[in-house]
Amino acid sequence: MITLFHHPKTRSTRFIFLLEELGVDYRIQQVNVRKRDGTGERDPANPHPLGKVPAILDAGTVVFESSAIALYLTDRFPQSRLGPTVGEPQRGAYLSWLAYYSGVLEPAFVSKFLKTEVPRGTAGWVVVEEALTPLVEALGRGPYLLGEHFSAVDVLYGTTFAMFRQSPLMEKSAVIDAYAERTVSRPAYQRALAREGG
Ligand SMILES: N[C@@H](CCC(=O)N[C@@H](CS)C(=O)NCC(=O)O)C(=O)O
Repeated sequence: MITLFHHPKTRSTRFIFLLEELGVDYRIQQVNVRKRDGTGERDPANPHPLGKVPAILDAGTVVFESSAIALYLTDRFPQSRLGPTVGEPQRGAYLSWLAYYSGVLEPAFVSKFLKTEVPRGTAGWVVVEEALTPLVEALGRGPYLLGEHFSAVDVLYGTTFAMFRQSPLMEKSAVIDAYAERTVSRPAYQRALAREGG
């Protein structure tokens, strides 16, 4: 059984969503985390090396970092069809969007939030507006990032857009709005909210 180390209303909530989509047995272990307001602290029960959430434990194997957890879970439960497996045509796109999420999109949002300039050509990521362009293009081709089928990348991107689309971090986009709505209206997302304990 998978154990998810979770704290309500954080990045770990979307892994309850993914586990619900996968339809596998899992348990949630709620842990304490450090908060921006100075409250909270690292929880010794959390195996994440920085004390962050999410992290998972699967029969002695610890996995941390959202993109790695998404890939691990969809490889571990391929019958769910929530992530193309090695040799499938969409595998390359799947890996690319997973890496892009942590390596490009999140840093772009955080840079904008912190009002930090993104140095042209050297940062490894770009400003939010540029980071969104290929995503909007991909979403213009299909309801989901990989086309017709919902996958674990949509769990990451769809929930992030649902959170930020009303904020000054993002310009309004009808394509992204509709995609965010499609993602969070899934029954598994509603079940996740009911289980997350926030
Ligand atoms: N890059 C990590 C980020 C995880 C992260 O920063 N989680 C926040 C909650 S949303 C956290 O655990 N914060 C507590 C801390 O930084 O100590 C991932 O995507 O999994």
